[in-house]
Formats: sequence, structure tokens, C-alpha cells
Amino acid sequence: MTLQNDLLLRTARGELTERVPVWMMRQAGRVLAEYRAVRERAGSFIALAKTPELAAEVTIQPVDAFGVDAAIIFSDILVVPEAMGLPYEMIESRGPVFPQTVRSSADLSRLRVADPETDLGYVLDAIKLTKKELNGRVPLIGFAGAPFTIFCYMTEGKGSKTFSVAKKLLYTDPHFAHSLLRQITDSTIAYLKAQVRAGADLVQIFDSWAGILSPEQYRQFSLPYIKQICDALGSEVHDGIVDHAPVPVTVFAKGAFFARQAIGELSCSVVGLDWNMDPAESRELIPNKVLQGNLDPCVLYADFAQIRAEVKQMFDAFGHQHYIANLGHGIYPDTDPDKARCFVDAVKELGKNS
Ligand code: 1CP
Repeated sequence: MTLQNDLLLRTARGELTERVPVWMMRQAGRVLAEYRAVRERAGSFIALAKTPELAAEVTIQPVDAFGVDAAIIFSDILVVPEAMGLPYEMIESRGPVFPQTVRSSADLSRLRVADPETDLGYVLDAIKLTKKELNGRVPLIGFAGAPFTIFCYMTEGKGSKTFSVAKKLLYTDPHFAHSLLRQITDSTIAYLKAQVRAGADLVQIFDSWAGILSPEQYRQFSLPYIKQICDALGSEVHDGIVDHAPVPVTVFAKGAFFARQAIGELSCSVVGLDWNMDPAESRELIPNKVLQGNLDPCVLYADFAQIRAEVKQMFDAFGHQHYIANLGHGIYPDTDPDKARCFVDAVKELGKNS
């Protein structure tokens, strides 16, 4: 299937393009009334995510509603721990909770490396169906959490501002921490390869909690595992058969301003930036990659003129090439969809290369 709009894919591969591509992190499942209608029909987030027809429907909604240049598959980073044997619950207005946690080698011995074909078949089916229904309109982004961010949820058991239980384990039991991180990494590699085989055109790794680590801890407990994932997603041939074609990989490590240079040296194609990271400084630290980001999602609470002005400022700072316009983190749930559309329209208008 050839893509009618492959702008994002070409930009991610490092090509010069006629316009800056745009999508928004967490563009599905947050701000659209049509999402809430499907969510109600499904009954719960987990039921929705596990029903490929509905997951495909909400994945495509932002392409229709906002005109973004890519879709991102509707799922969650926490499907990987579940596939490793640690089920989660999604509590209304509180977020994900793991009834059991993993805090010792004994706990870890009860888990397995995820087998995506059996344990995550519903995501792979959703990807296949979405690709079919998109019919080449835009590329489809697959994703997974970075091993450290998944480690945070598996050890803490729920969201947290500090993830002090997770961080404590890095100091008190680094041997266990590395064992769990290895098992998450192996699961994630298998999962992302399977997403690519199912049809994902590019993949993003979300290290949402990178910013809670010190530079040294990041170097020890996060970066090496992201590196393994990036390296594993290069092309792979077994007995003359291509297992999966290489696709562009984006690494988004929220808050890890201190690790930009090291992330820029990974074998990924795109580096995602949050809004605390200065574009010019980031270009200097990451000279050979495509950059993605980094509008403060709160800008979408401003009026239309100000949103346009902020987009213009972003282009002044990033330039128009080797750049994917996005927010610096997920869109907030109470954002007016018209403001999100204004952001996308402003990028499309001001991001042209004549
Ligand atoms: O929004 C989309 O585009 C749809 C797909 C998607 C993605 C990319 C969902 C659906 N979740 C995610 C990624 C995700 N999930 C991340 C990484 C990106 C980021 O930093 O935002 C993280 C950290 C999670 C974990 C998670 N899942 C949280 C945060 C918990 C915390 O620590 O505070 C929450 C609240 C969820 C639930 C969730 N995930 C997705 C949806 C639509 C929901 C809401 C659940 C519902 O509808 O009841």
C-alpha cells in the first residue's frame, strides 16, 4: 500500500520535504466528543483497547477531525507489563493501577518475556485493521514505553509525582532493577518488531518519567535499554527472510534535557523534545537527527492568534527542515478541539517550504 501522504515518514527518514509534518502526542482518546461516544459504547478503556474495530475507529478520528499527518495506534504503554504477567486496571479519573507490584527477584520470577503474537495479538490486529481502514491516507505510528518508564509503573503500582518506590529500588537493589529492565526490554523489542510486521510505519518510545532520574542514573538505568531497542529495530534477516523492515524510531524522553547529546547518538531517526528544551540548543546537541516537538500543550488554552504566533516562533527556532511539529507532551484532556485544529492548520500554513 503506497501512502498518499508520506510527509511525516519522509521527514523522519531525514529527507528534505515541502512542508513541516504535524501530529499531536495523545491526539486520540482525549479531547474529541466522538472518542467519548465510542469509549461509552465499549464500557471501559481496556475493553476499547482490546476491541480492534473500536481501537481502529478512535485511532483514525484525529486524522479526520484535525487533519494531522499521522495516526498513532490507540493503546497504552501498560499493555506490555500485562503481557509479561502483571495485569493492570484503569480506574476512572485516577489512571492505571497494578493490583500486584514487582519489587524483588522473587516477584520477577513469576513474570515472563511477552510473546506479542499471543499476548498482544489484539494490538497487532488493531494495527492491521487501522492500516486497512486508513487506506494509505497517512502513516501509522506504533509505540511502547521506554523500559525505565514501564519499570516505574510495575514497581510503584500506580502513577506518582516522584516514583520514589521505583527510584529507591535503583539504589537498594540495582541487580534486581537491571534484571527487570532486561525483561521489559526483551518484551518491548519483540512487541515493537511485531508492530512493524503488522504494519506500523514508524515507532515512538515514550520515556515519560526520564526526568525524575539524575544524569548518572539515566546513563545506567534508562539509556542502555533504549539503545538496545533502537539497535534491535534495524533490519533483521533470518535465513534470507526479512523479519521486519527497518522503520524510523523516535525517542521521546520527557525531562531528560541532560541526556540530549547521548540520545542524539543512538541509532534512532527522530528525537522528541519537551517544552523545557531550547530548540537552538537542542539542534547543537543533536546535530544529525530530525527533531520533534515541542509546543507547551498549555498554549492550546490561548486564543487563536496567540497559538499561531507561538507556532511561528517554533519555526523561527527549529527551522522548516528535519523537523516534525508536535506538542512537548500529550494534549490535555480539557483542550478545545478547535484550538488543536488551529495548531495543526497553523503548522500547515506557516510550515511550507517554497
Ligand atoms: O492518546 C492517544 O493518542 C491514544 C493512545 C495512548 C498513548 C500513546 C494512550 C491511551 N496512552 C498512551 C501512552 C501513555 N500511557 C503514556 C506515555 C505518554 C505520556 O507520557 O503521556 C503514559 C505515561 C501512559 C500511562 C497512562 N495511561 C496514564 C498516566 C498515569 C500517570 O502516571 O499519571 C493514564 C491516565 C493512562 C490511561 C489512558 N491511556 C490512554 C487513554 C485514552 C487513557 C485514559 C483512560 C480512560 O479512557 O479511561
